[in-house]
Amino acid sequence: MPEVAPDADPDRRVVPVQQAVLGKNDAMAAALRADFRSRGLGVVNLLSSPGSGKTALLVRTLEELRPHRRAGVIVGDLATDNDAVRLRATGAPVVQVTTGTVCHLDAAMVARAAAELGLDGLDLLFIENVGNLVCPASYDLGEGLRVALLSVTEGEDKPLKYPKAFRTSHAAVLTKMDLAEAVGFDREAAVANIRNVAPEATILEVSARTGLGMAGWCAYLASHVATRRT
Ligand SMILES: Nc1nc2c(ncn2[C@@H]2O[C@H](COP(=O)(O)OP(=O)(O)OP(=O)(O)O)[C@@H](O)[C@H]2O)c(=O)[nH]1
Ligand SMILES: [Mg+2]
Repeated sequence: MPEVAPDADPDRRVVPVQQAVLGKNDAMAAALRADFRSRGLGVVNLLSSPGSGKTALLVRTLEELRPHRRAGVIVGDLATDNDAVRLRATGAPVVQVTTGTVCHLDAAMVARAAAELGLDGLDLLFIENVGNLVCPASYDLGEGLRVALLSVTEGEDKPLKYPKAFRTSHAAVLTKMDLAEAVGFDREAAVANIRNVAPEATILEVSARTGLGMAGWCAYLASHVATRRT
């Protein structure tokens, strides 16, 4: 027996199911957010397309923050623990979530990973989402800061093509700025496209390779942590 009658309009069933899944996720994310707030923990959810530099930025960030702040990482990928290995080399505690076929992290995955990581004593928790500019945008993870990355190699129009990732983010970070000239990156166009979909977002420019912009990025993170302590 098929679950859906062959002549049924599939959209009439899919939409309520998606709404129910997202509603459940939102409820769990709200509980996580309350827990993170009660701990005074800054939680940062990093979203971007595959290979745009999330792990490289985090490795450099963890190295720069290390003397001042204790940070942990939850990292999501469909397969492998490659990113966890790179991140652990900084000395930070890291939990890798392998999602199999699922293209995003959800609040339940973060709750389990956070319990495994242990949050006591941390100032900051970074969540590196699965590389994907679509699905992660719909899943609240209880974060205090959502950050969308756009690398100079992927095209200035991506904020217009994938608006939700940028619209729901507090900050947009232009990555791999050391390659900007070589690839003919049009900075003004990229900034205008981000502004078009996310007028209020903070826009930062970094290179995890050269360290350009890392001081500003770390100051931005520090100011977020300060808001968690009030
Ligand atoms: N030149 C240059 N290369 C970079 C920079 N940041 C990252 N890369 C390179 O870009 C590639 C992808 O970087 P990752 O940090 O793995 O990207 P990611 O977003 O974590 O990728 P996924 O986790 O697979 O989605 C690697 O070869 C990095 O060395 C940068 O600032 N400058
Ligand atoms: Mg990565």
